[in-house]
Amino acid sequence: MNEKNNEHYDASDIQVLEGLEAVRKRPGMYIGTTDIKGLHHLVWEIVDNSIDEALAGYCDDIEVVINKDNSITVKDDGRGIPVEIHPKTKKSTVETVYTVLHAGGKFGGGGYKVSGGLHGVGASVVNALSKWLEVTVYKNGQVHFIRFENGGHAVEPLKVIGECDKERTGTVVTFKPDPTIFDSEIYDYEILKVRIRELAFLNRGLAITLRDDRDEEDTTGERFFYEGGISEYVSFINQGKTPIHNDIIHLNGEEDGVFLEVAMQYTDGYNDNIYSFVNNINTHDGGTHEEGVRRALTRVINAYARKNGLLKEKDDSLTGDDVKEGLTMIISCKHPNPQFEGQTKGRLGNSEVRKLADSIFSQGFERFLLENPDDARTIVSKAMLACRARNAARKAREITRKSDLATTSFFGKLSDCKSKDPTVSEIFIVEGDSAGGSAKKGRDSLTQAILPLRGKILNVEKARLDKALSNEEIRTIITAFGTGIGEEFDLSKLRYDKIIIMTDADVDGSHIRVLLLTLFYRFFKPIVEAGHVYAAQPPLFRIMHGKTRKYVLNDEEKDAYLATLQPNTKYEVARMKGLGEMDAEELNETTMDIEKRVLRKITVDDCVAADKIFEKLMGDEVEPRRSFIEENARYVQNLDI
Ligand code: 1YM
Repeated sequence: MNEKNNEHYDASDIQVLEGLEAVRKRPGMYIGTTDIKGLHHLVWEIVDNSIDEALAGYCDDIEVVINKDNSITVKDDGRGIPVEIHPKTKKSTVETVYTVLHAGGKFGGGGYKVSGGLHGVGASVVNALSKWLEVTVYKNGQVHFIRFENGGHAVEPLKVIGECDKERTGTVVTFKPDPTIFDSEIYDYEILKVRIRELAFLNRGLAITLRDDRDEEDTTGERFFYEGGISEYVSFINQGKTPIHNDIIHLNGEEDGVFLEVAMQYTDGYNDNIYSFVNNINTHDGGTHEEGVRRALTRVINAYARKNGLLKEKDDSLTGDDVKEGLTMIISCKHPNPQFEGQTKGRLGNSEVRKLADSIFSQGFERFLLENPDDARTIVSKAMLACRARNAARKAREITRKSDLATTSFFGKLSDCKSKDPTVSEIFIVEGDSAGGSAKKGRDSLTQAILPLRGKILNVEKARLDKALSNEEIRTIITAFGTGIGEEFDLSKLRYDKIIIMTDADVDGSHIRVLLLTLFYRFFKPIVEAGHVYAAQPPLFRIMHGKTRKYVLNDEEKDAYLATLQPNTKYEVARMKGLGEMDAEELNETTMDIEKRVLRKITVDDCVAADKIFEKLMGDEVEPRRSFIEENARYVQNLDI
């Protein structure tokens, strides 16, 4: 204990110090962990107090600084923590807030706290876990100051250290985490930045600046300020995505002191990004606010679709999964008395919120749909498309499960490799029977399997994936891979290390490739992500001169090669007619031989590009289909550069 403190010592002090000592003995109970997460948690406890002041309407500017010594300064322009003597503790309220552990909201202003916990609750915990901590309060034209050392002992009572402008109010807190408690003392700029940006999105109109004084070049810091609040959060998340309607839907409401605000926008993607918050805390596991909104979203879209004849009587209703495809949504709830549930307390449990969220959301969303009929149709169509794709996928799963059993026809088509070791095996998916024949002759039968496609895969333009997948060729592919699809998908069962699409470098070839990539993207994405899918690159030209035979992939390579020949060399350039025209030897030499071939790894981006073309093909509109050849020609270029 600090001897200097003896002057203002009594029984209640002992209680206080015991309290702070308890925090130091079991920090995990108060801040979760003492790793890097706990270290950053201290910042949030202090920032929360500033955010509360902002929510109360008294503060609109917060500054967070990482100082050179890895201490942290948090500054706000709120009212300043009260400085007068607290009737219970007989100490200044500032000292009381920073030394008394309080579990309830009886303390201080009495009102409820809307951010992290109850007003000021975390302050004493941060103090207990700090080597030193200083508070400066600007209030009533005076500058008040107090310093604590060694886990929360006040060096001396709060005192006035100067004067300031009468108008100036605010609180500045600087603390240095105790290195004997935390695993690390180094603050991570990115961790602070991500959360500060999020807090700025969640609290519209509040400016939060982050500056790193350890970095000589960072003199101004980054300022996070969003007039549009969570709407801007949605556009931030949708950067780089393609929204299918312009306006971000933003709605809010209040009932019995509970506020709900939602911002949302659909993109043409397949994943959803739905994030929910209660009092600025991310509810990872959702809870009643999220359930209410999701339920209302599904119901309102179905009602709109039925009322406007988009869904017919015989059609099944759209499900929650259908209506969330491509959806980016932020749900922000402010609750005076939130009950957090679950292992990680990431779920809102207050049951009354479900109905309230449902009613606020459905009113606002219904109104949006009525006022924006074009967007409404776009959104409903997207959900209906998702619904069809999901049904198709389910049917396809049933079909492929059956075809696992009926393997006889499957092995008829596939010329499998001898090796059963997936790390050395490859499968070539080859366009056409004649190329398939050459490939079969030219392959290394130990490690290379050949699956010829007869082009039937092309006849699926008007049907969605269910037709495509009841197609025998595609079923064969699925069975050959061995991974299964959908819920049963298991990457570890993949029978080949490389899946090589071998198609001609022409429009038909790339049409097949587009369909294959789409299939892979929709049903075998992890295979693509793990880098198992390749496109073979058959040469476009053969150049003969003297006894030399040279194959090149494209015009540029051809020109470049010809430029290297001696002047007056006699040469002959032949355009390769396609895989089917090559004999086995030629095919092996140019496209299959591990030493000589050129493979291009297919990425998820390639698949997404293919998927876009596919969607156009599948759609009912004539114009996109007509422009397919044109689009596709461009795509061939893109793929083959
Ligand atoms: C950098 C950290 O703590 N700001 C802050 C804290 C308080 C107030 C204003 C405040 C609250 C109230 C009245 C009230 C706190 N006050 C208390 C307590 N920034 C930072 N800014 N006046 C000022 O809640 O009524 C705890 S925190 F309890 F003393 F009121």
